[in-house]
Order: sequence, then structure tokens, then C-alpha cells
Amino acid sequence: MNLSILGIPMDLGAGRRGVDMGPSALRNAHLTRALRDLGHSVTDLGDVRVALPESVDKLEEGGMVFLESILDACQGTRDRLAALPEGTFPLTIGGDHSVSMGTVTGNALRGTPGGARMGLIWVDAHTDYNTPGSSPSGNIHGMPVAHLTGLGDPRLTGLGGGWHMRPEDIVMIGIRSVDPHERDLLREAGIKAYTMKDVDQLGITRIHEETLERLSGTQRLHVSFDADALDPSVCPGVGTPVPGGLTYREGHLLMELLSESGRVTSMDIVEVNPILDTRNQTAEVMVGMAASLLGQRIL
Ligand code: Z70
Ligand code: MN
Ligand code: MN
Ligand code: MN
Repeated sequence: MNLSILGIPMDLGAGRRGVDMGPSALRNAHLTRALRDLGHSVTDLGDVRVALPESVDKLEEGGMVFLESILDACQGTRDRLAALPEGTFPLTIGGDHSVSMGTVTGNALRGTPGGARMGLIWVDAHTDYNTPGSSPSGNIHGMPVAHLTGLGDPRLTGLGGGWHMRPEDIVMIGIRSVDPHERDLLREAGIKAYTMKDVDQLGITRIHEETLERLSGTQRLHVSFDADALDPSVCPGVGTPVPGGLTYREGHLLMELLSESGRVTSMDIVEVNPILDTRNQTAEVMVGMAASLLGQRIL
């Protein structure tokens, strides 16, 4: 496969500094080599330009921190991904999770002006379904999924130029932290979310089967993997560690099953924070997750 790596070194959407160094940490953990060893042809496109928080205003327009600069970075990401050749598998490395408004949109628009019907598998401790009105923090990394479905600030919901995700084409896995009003919005939208209770009760194999069945009508499939979905003992280098996360084995199993399905067409790795990490463990684990999604097998 032809893989394209694109970095988005942004921490403007997060409440803590440091995930802007995620792309460096992942490259230092030998991302390119791990994927080339699987037989892929890998091109590193470098990084999207992202403003420094020190050089822009932390404008809280309508309760959204750094909105203008995040919008710029998402537009740059979208345009870069939309222009890639069809048949390329983009692996986007963040950055805080607000980058996914740009990645999902760009991957949907590639070669399809009106946007393809996209399935989205959101692997995360959080549902990231806040709007400016429901958000307790104003941090935009808690809002990307809502904006992808057309809910929230028109500047961010407009990234697709009229294209939006259908809520029924979104499946979330690993959930264990949802804000009160965010819960109501998720229910109203009808988004399927597998909580950690579901992971414990059903297991990853069943969840994977149900997920692919639910997304069987979609044309493309994007996996957005927030490092905080995994347990903090596995991935300590994240801004908001939430106890009781996916095990190392559950994370790999999910990626291996998705790989075997042959359905996934793009992936994000986000929220890796090297400042809070232990010897780059989180980046190394996430490189392993990408490798499992892209065909690594034990035997
Ligand atoms: C909270 C908010 C969040 C991380 C997303 C948290 C959001 N729901 N935190 N990813 N690490 O502020 O909206
Ligand atoms: Mn912010
Ligand atoms: Mn997230
Ligand atoms: Mn998260």
C-alpha cells in the first residue's frame, strides 16, 4: 500500500500544552520504519503549518479557545489530504483531537467534490461531542465530532463545504468520560458509543463485528485513535488520563480485526503528549497500534 504520513503539530485545542510534540515523538519511535517493514511504500509529507499559541490571541469567541488558528490548521490539513492521489492511505499524526475535523473532512473530499459517505470509528476515552454551548472547558478538542456532524460553530461545521458526517455512520469505542449536556447531544444525534462497560461485557471481537455491520453502507472508513482510549498504565503520555481504559491487548486486537476486514482507508493518531510521558512509551505503543492496523501479524 502507498502510505502518506502527515503531521499536525497542534496543541491549541487541548487544555494542556505538549501534544504539539506528538508528531516528533511518533517519528522518533520509528513510525516510518515500522510501516516500511510491513512492505508498504511510505512517504512522510512533513507537517501542516500551525500557529504558535504565543503568537496568536487566545480569542474565546463564543466560548471557543483559539478558534481562528485551529480553523486555519484544519483547513490546511483538509486541503492537503483532499489533494492526495486516490488509493493513498493517509496516516495523520497529531496534535490534539481537534485536528480530526480537518482529517476526516479531507479524507471524505478526496477525489469526490461533494464528499464520500464516510464511516468513522472514534477510539477514545471521551466522546468529543461538545458544542460551544455545552462545553465545560471551551477546549475545541472536546468538540470535533459534533462539528463533523454539523453541530456547533458555523466556521468549523463549514469545513466540508456542505459535506457532513451522518451520525449513524459514527461508532465510538472505549468511552468512559462524557459531560452532562454532551450526553444529551449524543442521545439526540443517535450516535453509537461502546463504553468500557460494553467492552467488558461484549468483548472487542463482538464490538468489531457490530461496528463493521453498522458501517457496511459507507464508502470509506476512517479510524481516529486518541491515545487516551488506552489505559493510562499503557499510555501515560496523555493530557487527560482516565482510569479503566482499553488494555494493550484490546487495542491491538481491535486494530488487527480492522486490518483483516480490509475496509479501513485512513487513520489518525492523536493526543500523544511527550511532556507527560515516560521515555516515549506512549508514542511507541501508538506506533504499534498503527502497525497492527496496517497489517502487522505475529505469525
Ligand atoms: C471534556 C471537554 C477532552 C481530552 C477530549 C474533555 C475533552 N469533555 N479531553 N480529549 N483529552 O473539555 O470537553
Ligand atoms: Mn484551547
Ligand atoms: Mn479525543
Ligand atoms: Mn480523549
